[in-house]
Order: sequence, then C-alpha cells, then structure tokens
Amino acid sequence: MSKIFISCALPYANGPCHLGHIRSTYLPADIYARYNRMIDNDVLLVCATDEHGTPIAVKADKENKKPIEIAKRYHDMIVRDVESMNISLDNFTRTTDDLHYEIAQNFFLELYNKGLIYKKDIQQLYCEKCNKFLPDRYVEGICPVCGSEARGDHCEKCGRALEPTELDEPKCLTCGSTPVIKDSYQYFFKLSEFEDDLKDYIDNNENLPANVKNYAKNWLKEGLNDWVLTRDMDWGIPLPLDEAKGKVLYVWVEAFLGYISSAAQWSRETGIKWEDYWNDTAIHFIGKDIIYHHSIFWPGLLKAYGCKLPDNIYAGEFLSLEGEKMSTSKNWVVWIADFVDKFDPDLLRYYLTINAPLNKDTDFSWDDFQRRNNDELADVIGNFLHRTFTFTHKFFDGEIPEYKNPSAEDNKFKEIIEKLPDTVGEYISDFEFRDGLLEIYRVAKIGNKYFNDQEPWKAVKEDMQKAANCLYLSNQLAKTL
Ligand code: B3M
Ligand code: ZN
Repeated sequence: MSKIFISCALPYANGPCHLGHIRSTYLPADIYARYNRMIDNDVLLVCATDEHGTPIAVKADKENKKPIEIAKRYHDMIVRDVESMNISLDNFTRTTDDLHYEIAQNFFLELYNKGLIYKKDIQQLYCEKCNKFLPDRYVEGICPVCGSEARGDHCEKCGRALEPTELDEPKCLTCGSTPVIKDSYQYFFKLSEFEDDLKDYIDNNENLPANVKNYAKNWLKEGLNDWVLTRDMDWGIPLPLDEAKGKVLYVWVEAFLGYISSAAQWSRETGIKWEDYWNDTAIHFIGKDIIYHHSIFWPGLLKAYGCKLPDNIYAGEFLSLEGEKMSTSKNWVVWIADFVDKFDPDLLRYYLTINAPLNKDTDFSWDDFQRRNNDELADVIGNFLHRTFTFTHKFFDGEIPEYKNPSAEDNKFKEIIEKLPDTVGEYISDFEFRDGLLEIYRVAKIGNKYFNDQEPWKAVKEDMQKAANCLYLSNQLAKTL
C-alpha cells in the first residue's frame, strides 16, 4: 500500500469556480485520488483558497471592501462549487488561516537563518497618483518576451513569471497612469544557487510529463536569477523580522505552503502524520500556466529547506469555450454553480474527461456536450444499464440469475468484463484519464452488441439458460462499469 499526497492548485479567492478550474485541476486530481483509494492506496487530497496577493487586493479596492471580506465571500463559493462537483478533498483550508501564517513565517525564517535570503535595493514601479508601489497585478503592460498583454507578475501567453519593471508600457491598474520607478529594498531568495539541483530534478525525474519537462528545460537553459520574496503591501503575511515593517511575503511564496498547511491542519484533526504521505509520493495537479512556479520556484524552495521534492507535477492544458479563450473579465465563462443548477455534475465530469487528454488544449461547446451526453452516455451506457435492469426485473424478479453452461460467446464476453478494471486502472495510473474512459465506453458498446446478439427477449421463450447467462453477465458488466 502506498501513501499518496495529492494537491490541486490553490484557486485565488477572487471569483467562483468555472469549467476551466474543474477541467485542468480538480477533476483529474479527484479521478486519480478516487482510483487510488479504490485499489487500497492511502490518499491525502488537499487544497485551499489562495487569499493574499494583488488579485484579491485589487478586487477589494474596486468594491471598497476589505480584502478579507472578498476572500471570505469567494472562499465560501469555491467550497460550494467544489463540493457540488463531488471533488473528494480530505481537507480544504484558507491561506488566511492562523496555521498557514505560522507555517509560512517559519519557512521564511528557516531559509533566512540558513543564509539563503538576502536584502537588496531594487527599482520598483510606483504610482504617484495612487501613492503606492505597484507590485504584481497592480500593473498591466506588454510582456517583454512574447509581446502579448501581460500582468505585472506573469504572462499568460508564454507562461513566464515576470517582474513589473520588466513590462513594456506599464499602466497602473487602479488609475491608468504610467508609473515611475522608485527604489525600495526587498528580500531575495538565492534561487541561482539551486540551478544545478533543479536541472538534475527536471532531467532525471522520469515521472514528469513532457509539457512540464520541456517548459522547465527551456527556462533553465537561460539561467536562473534570484527570486524576490517580498512586497510592499498591507495585504499579505507579514515578514517575521522586526526590521521589515510593512513588508509581506510575496503571495506565490506562501501559496505553495498552502499545500503543506492544508495537510498539517488535516493532521491536527486526524492525528495522522501528513509527512508520511509527502515522503512516500507527492503529486501536484496544476494548470499549465503555472508550470514555471511549480517546476522552478517551488522545488527550489523545498531544496533550500532540505526536504523531498514532489514526485510528479501534472499540468492540465487550457480549456476554451465555444472556440474562444475563457475570460472572467469578459464574462466568457460557464460558472460551475450555473452548470450544476441545470445538469447533474457527473455529466460534466464525463464530458470534460472524454473530450480530450489532459495534455492537450481543448474546447467546451454546448452542442458537443449535448451530442456526447445523448449519443454516448444515454444511447450507449445508459441504454445498456437500462435494458439490463428492466429485463432482470421483468423476467427474473429483479434477482441476478444463475450462470450455468456458458457458451463460447458468454465466455469471451466474461473475459472482456474481467479485464476492464485493470485496463482502465493502468490508464488512470498513467494519468491517461481519457483513454480509461474511452475503454469503459468501448466495453459498454460491446455490452450492447452482446445483448443484441443473445436476444434474451427471444431466449426467455426458447432457452431460459441462455437468457439467464446473458442477464447474469450484463449485470456483472453493469457493476463493473
Ligand atoms: N493561486 C492560481 C493560479 O495562478 C494560483 C495557484 C497557486 S498554487 C500554489 O492558477
Ligand atoms: Zn495609479
């Protein structure tokens, strides 16, 4: 029996969940967790809402509210959404929880005391109209690497983590004016010292999927700079140093530790050590836009701290909506709450899984959702279950009949049924969830063909045992499906 630590990327508490969240992170993590529990592995599946940083501060400014009020509102919605999709999390916490503060501050101190953090003056963007520094998403501009519109900390297009001062044509998100450059000191992590360790981690980790490896290798080729760990902001976790009044930990630094603090909270409640899970097998499910953070920053921090690195990082590619990029600001999304208001969540779980493998971009379209629901779920799988159960009720009083003197076709069909769980299990173990589901669908089709060929509606009149064998096996397949 293995112990497996599984995490989903922490959603920012600045909006509810939409289809993209479910597709790239929660659903794959949940499928993987549920499968491993079924085969008696011991799973710890954790997540939390990411509640600091500029995404929430910006929203709070706009609404004239306190950041914690915004975070609480969306935390509650996200919990509702995740529960409504039956994501089987063992714990879901918040990065504003006391235990998270404690763990994050101690983590910083550990690196600081090891001499892996230093202070340096840097130039930063400052808005003279708003009278404040503009870290991260307080600024928007043009990505210096690929030329697309980017936020101050991150370009979604090329996936690069950025510093606001690197942006071309920076604008203050609050008032639209062009910021000036001012000096302020910040704390840096000696990431560059870990370049060789990270190269080794990426090159020699057989598990890492190709998309993660390739992105990481390209970035590593360019060489790593040290990483700024702090911000001049009110909203965030204060640095645990008397000399650093007014500075908070950069949201990304402590967000990773949300994986740990969620697990640690679970340990407090259950009395079971989360470390045993991490040290056995640790897997992160993330979206592809945050591969940089998880393949470079996070392993770098962990190495510096002196603990085991994740065994795998699984990155789901993007989901578009009706052929267009999803955008919360343009309201081009389908919110989970709206979806489950109309449809059973399993229909969405089915569709998002069978629609494309995780490592390919794909599209959600209502027509295609309807088609797959009707042609596959209803006509193939639903039809098979329906005819099996109605027939069993009508001719065998709702009892599974005895299986005797099977024919060659019965035996062949039985073998297919018995092989199915292992075949699907192997796909799931290899993170090939779509292939696993296609296999289930394929065998349901075989079930329909077998049922047709056996013609139990005729057999009940001529050869009762033939009908009995057909219904016996059909019920076995129903259970197996
Ligand atoms: N809160 C959400 C994102 O960029 C970000 C993930 C944190 S995971 C430690 O998708
Ligand atoms: Zn401004």
